[in-house]
Amino acid sequence: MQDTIQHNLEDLIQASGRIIITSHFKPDGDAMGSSLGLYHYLKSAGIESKVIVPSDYADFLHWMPGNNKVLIYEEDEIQCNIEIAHADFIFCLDFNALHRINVMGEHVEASSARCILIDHHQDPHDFDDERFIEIGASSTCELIYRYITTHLDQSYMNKHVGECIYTGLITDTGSFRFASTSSSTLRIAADLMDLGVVPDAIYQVLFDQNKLSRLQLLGHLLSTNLEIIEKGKVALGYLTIDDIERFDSITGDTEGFVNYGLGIAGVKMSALIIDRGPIVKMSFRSSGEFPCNIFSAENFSGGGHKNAAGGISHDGLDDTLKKFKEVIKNYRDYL
Ligand SMILES: [Mn+2]
Repeated sequence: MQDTIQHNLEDLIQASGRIIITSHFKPDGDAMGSSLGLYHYLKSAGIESKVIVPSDYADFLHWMPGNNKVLIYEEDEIQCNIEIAHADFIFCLDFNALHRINVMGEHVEASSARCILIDHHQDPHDFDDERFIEIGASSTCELIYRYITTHLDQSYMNKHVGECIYTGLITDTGSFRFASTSSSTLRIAADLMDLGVVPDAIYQVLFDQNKLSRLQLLGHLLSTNLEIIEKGKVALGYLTIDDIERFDSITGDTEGFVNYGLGIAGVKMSALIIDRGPIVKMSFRSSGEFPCNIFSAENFSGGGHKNAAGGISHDGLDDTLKKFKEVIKNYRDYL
């Protein structure tokens, strides 16, 4: 744990109206959950803040309380830049390098605000003024909960805060099944239930909201575009631009697809490679010792955690698939 937090609730009360909360490009459940969780906590304590995220995010997160107050940087750059320039505090959640928020990062860097980094990813860059970091923690939402209980005043927690934080806990842990789930994660989940969070209701609004076309895209991936290589230990799936268009895929539709490979008996590492036009985007998941983050950093300009990482390639889909099949051989010791 790296904890260099110096401010307290009184400082945040003084800064009310000049507090920005931001998270990474294409924010996921943990990014939106931690951002809106903190937003609702501050609101409950009488403190005004604004959530600004670099880009839009998946529809299945739009039910979250406070969703209609979120500013999307790409859609309102001028207004967002004014907010950032006048901020006293900028909370950077669920990312640890300014390039993860694209051009918005330049404005955050130029701002005189105190930058508070709360995150669980490896290799944090040094752009913050204060940090609350635990690499390998289940989620940023878990850290937001611990930041509030350690440094602020727990009594301002309420059901809205709980619902947002619970969302990050379950989306980042695959509903409490990944190795990053700790006893602390489960204790926090229990505390959130005591605040009024109803787990099956949250599960339903998050995961039982598929469009038929999304499940058909998944069906297509599993039936046609999935290969098992390396003696049954690696699942390699891909989606072409044509697949994405044919099934009307939109932001967030492919989230979680990579996990299906890991569900196959004997598979230790699963990869999903998606052609997104000029860039090929890759997701890696593993169980056990396979270091997805190292594999990705060494071959596909990416990073992340040991059991979950992302990467990119500019070589086109076919060559990227070929390269994957070649380089995976160098990691057989981990399989
Ligand atoms: Mn996260």
